[in-house]
Amino acid sequence: MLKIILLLLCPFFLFTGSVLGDPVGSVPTIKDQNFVIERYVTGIENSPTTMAFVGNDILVLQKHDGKVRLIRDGHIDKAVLDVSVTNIGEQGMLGIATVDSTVYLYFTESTSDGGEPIAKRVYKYEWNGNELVNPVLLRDLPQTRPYHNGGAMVTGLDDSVYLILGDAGRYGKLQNHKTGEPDDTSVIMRIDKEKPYYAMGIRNSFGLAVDPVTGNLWDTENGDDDFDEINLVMPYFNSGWEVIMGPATQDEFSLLPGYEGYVYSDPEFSWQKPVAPTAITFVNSEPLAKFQNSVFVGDCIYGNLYKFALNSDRTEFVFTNPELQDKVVNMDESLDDIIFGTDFGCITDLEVGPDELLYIVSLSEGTIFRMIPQSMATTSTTEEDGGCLIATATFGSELAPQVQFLREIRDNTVLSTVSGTSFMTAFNSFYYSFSPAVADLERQNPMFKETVKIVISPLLSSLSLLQYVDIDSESEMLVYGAGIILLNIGMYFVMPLVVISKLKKKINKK
Ligand SMILES: [Ca+2]
Ligand SMILES: [Ca+2]
Ligand SMILES: [Ca+2]
Ligand SMILES: [Ca+2]
Repeated sequence: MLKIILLLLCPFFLFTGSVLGDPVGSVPTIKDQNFVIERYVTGIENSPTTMAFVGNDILVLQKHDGKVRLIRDGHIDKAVLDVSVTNIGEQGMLGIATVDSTVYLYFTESTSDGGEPIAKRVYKYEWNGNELVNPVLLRDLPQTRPYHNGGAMVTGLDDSVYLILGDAGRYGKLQNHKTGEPDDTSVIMRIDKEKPYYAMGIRNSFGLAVDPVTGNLWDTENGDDDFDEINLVMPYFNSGWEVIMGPATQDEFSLLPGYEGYVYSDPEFSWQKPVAPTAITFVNSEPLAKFQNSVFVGDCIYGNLYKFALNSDRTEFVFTNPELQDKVVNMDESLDDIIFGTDFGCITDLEVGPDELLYIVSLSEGTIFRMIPQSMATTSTTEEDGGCLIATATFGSELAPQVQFLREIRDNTVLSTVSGTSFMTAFNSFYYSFSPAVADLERQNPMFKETVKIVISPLLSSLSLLQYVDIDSESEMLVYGAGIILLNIGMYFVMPLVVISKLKKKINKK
């Protein structure tokens, strides 16, 4: 009898398959089979730009509303700071760096969110474990424009904090013109020291990194119509803008007036066709040991994560592809050799966490991804209590019979077959996108909890059908699994629709 019900429901299942598919968007892929990408936190609002760790917590900046959002235990928490920012174009909440519990922030300050800009400002705050307090204004940089405000910050091995700034539409000596006084544009500056600038001649940038082995500074730079760059930035570096972008030709180099004391050098890598490179990071941790001589770079246009191999003294990249020996991926050349991952959306930050894993912020996805070893991904779906967060909150305890029942179904019936396991893996990524929020709300609101209890009771009854059938083959698991899903679609979506349409008919007849 049950099989007949399941078969009757099957065409409906096929019909709704496309509607139900992939509710949280696609998960990025990487080329290394030993690692997988997980959606660590989703639903970050107002365009997340950069992030930093303070202890085990993440502080992530929301570009448009000037908020600093706390991410704790993998969940979105409250805003721990809310300032007013102008947010047109490349303005907003842009840069963060930490030295222990001191947090440095860079943003385009305004009198109200979305209002007229006052200045580009750097503040120092203290993190008290709960909020950002005791602001001190460190830098007041007047040249605010919708574009080329830079924003990446990084902390050096000596705890110096570096900030990179774009040209903000200025054309002076810092942009390699013969005239025009220095005005804090197109430079890398140290927050804790007055001038000299660390570097100059930079068009615009969203990426700074410090090599944990050498202490050397590296940046990414955005070209105009061509030649985005990655640079090794030694002290007194002149990147060449706005005479040179990408490797210099003889003619360009002869036209460079230069800036006293600063030395031009070519980028270590250039994309002739723009990709808008953003974050750059080195990884120096046990789980990522195989990448200890690599540099990761994200982009904003294609959603790519790139990986470059360092030479032995970590001052250049090495390439196996002859086309890249010139340190340029030219217009007609393939990105394949440097692409490590795809489909990240607009990457805005890369960071290695206290858990020694790589975190990837995507502005367009409102998501922080995490790259985890494959072994960790397998254990997290079977050993952790996947599938029981809502039930635990509803019935008060993990030991409640309803929760135990769900866990038994999952482990003994569903996970005992391959298709069941892959179903749970897919289900978990969907489930964890909303279940922590539902569980939190249940704990705060008893009325909501009672409502959830009533709503999921039919689900539990339908699952209990699985107890009365013997599932010992893959095909049976698929049939019963599909049946249970359909039964629930019927109960939660079709029944209310039928009731509503009948009510409508009744009303229309009157
Ligand atoms: Ca960062
Ligand atoms: Ca605000
Ligand atoms: Ca350059
Ligand atoms: Ca080339």
